[in-house]
Parts: sequence; C-alpha cells; structure tokens
Amino acid sequence: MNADGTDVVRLTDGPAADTNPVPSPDGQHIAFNYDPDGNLDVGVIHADGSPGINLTDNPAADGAPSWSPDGTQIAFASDRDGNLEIYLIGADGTDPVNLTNHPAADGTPSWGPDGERIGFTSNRDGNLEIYVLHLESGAVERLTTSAAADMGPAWSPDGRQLAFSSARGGHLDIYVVNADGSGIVQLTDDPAADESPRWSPDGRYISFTSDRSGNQDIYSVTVDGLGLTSPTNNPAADFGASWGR
Ligand SMILES: [Ca+2]
Ligand SMILES: [Ca+2]
Ligand SMILES: [Ca+2]
Ligand SMILES: [Ca+2]
Repeated sequence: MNADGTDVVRLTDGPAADTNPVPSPDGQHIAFNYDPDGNLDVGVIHADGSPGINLTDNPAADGAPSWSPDGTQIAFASDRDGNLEIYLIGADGTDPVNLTNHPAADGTPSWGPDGERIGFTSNRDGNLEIYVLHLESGAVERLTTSAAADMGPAWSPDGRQLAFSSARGGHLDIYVVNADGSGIVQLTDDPAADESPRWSPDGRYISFTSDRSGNQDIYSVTVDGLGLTSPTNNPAADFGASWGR
C-alpha cells in the first residue's frame, strides 16, 4: 500500500484472521500471523500470493514475525516452552532457537537493521518495558523505565531509534527512543489506543493502528510529530500496518 492509501492488495484468503503481514527485506516473501489448524502460527508466502509454508507448525501460539536484515532468518514469539519467549528460525522453517529463556513474557521482536540486535517487549521487571537483545553476547539492555505499559518496538531504518507504544500518558500513544534508551519523544497524544508502529523505508514517517475514529484504521505521523495523516479510513478493521519495500 502506498502512503496515500492507494493500491491496497489482499495478500491472503484464509478462513481465519490473517494479520500482521511483514515483507521480507528483498520483497519476495511475506511473513504473517494465521491460524491454519486451531492455533496461531507464522506463515511465509511468496509476495505474488503463490503458496508458501507454515513456518512454525507447533501446537503453541506462535506469532509476531520479524525478518533478519539478510532475509535468512525470522524472529518470532511463542509460548511453546511454557511462557512467551523470542525465537529465531530459518526462513525455511528449520532450527528454532529460544533466545530469551526467561520466566517472564517476552514478545514482539523487531530485528535491528544492523542484524546484531533484536528489540522486544518483556514484563521481566514488573511491567511491560522495551528491551534490546545483543545477539552475539546475549546481553539484554533495558530501554524504558516507566510504570505504565511500554510495548511493540520497531527499529528505525538507520538503526538509531526505536518507535514503541506506551500508556505512560494515560492512554496508548506512539513514542520514539534512541537505541541507547535516551531521548524519548512522544509523537501522538490522543485518548484512543495508538499502537503497532512501523517506520517508512525513508525513516520520515511512522504508521500505526488506532481506533480514534471508532474502528481500527492505519494512520501515519511524521517523526517530528507535527503531521498526522490517515491513509486508510475503512469502516472495517485494519490491522498490522506494514510499509512495502
Ligand atoms: Ca502454533
Ligand atoms: Ca519468557
Ligand atoms: Ca513500563
Ligand atoms: Ca492515543
């Protein structure tokens, strides 16, 4: 879909809800959440709509896919080991690895553009916060410290910032934070729930979902917070904003 709302393309046609489409870095594949057989899985299909694979194919709930920058792996969240963890898996469905191994709920991975860091959400310190996992060392760094829910991080294309949603202002709004946890800036301020931020490829806009019009629509805001547009204004629910590449 273009930023002006044209060229909306239906990518899946399953009986269950298919949400959160995420294009691969080369644009050739789409990863998405779906429910093919009674539990949530991550599917990967060809961008032209030809059949793909059930990437996870596990009785647990598997979702929230995020591609590695080189397109060879996908990070996702699953409770297959008893609580939510972040996993890596080959883009062909091989060799899932538990990255977080923590009794708290760890979810919504976002793979950084340098390939070396994964942002995620966890309640391991008592409430939902944004964390960064350094893949080589295994070190986990906490970026937020608010008593409210902070969640759903998304790396900027230049790797310098993460967008996230937070209820710290009394309702869910979109914020950005530098990758070292400094410089938090609030981009939206609306009583509706603004969430699931996604950066435009040029890093100038952040799209997000909001129910501010009474149903779920996709909006975008300029990163300086001065402009808000609504590419979709559809009476049906829109979920999972994702910029094409
Ligand atoms: Ca599953
Ligand atoms: Ca966990
Ligand atoms: Ca928090
Ligand atoms: Ca809001």
